[in-house]
Amino acid sequence: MRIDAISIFTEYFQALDLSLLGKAQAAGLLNFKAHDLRDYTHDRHRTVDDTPYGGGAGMLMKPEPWGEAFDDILGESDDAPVIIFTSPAGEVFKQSTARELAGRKHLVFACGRYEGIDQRVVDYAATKGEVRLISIGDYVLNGGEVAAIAMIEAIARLVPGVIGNAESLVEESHSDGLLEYPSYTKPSEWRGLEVPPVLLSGNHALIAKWRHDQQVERTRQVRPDLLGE
Ligand code: 6GU
Repeated sequence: MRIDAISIFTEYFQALDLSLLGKAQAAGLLNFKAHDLRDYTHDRHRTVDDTPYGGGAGMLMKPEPWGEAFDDILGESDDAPVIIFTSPAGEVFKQSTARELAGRKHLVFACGRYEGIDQRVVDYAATKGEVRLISIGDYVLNGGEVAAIAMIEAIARLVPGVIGNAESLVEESHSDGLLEYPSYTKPSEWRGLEVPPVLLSGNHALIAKWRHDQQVERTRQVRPDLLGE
């Protein structure tokens, strides 16, 4: 899978060189590149922002550098990429979004800063690929980089081969619409706290039932919205 990110703070994306995603890149499963939007400017100050037409607070990202970045990055692409604009005004990113995007060959994350990007950049991108505006939740970040990193990690770990133990993907939170059950390891008693006896019973049917009950109870308590309640 190929993933590009366009940003004025490409250093953020060094986080993707760590751990499993770093290994996936080294193994050629994931081809990630961060592009500095300022490399597509031509003035001495490498300007990427300007004041909004119609007035209002703050600055907007101007269209020209984005147009050149897209022409450069999307031009090399063989099939239609998905162009993701990080935006608190977008659809909310879910595990189902990650699953869907993990099946695509080429993703391009356009990371906005300031008060946003000139709307024509989004309209232009739509002529080059499938555009999505995506938020990672109902709060505001200073820019899209941290959101893009969260999405890239959630997507890339679903690419076959990236996670060695594919079974660990099956029983994690959100894989079946429920939160994960609580887990325990040795020792069986620690600082007076005991592992639930059922987990030491060796009765696999009973353990499976206990875990499912825990999932439902936990989900009901902290995320009733997931149960449609
Ligand atoms: Cl994708 N971007 C920004 N700037 N803030 C956010 C977000 C994205 N998702 C939630 N808050």
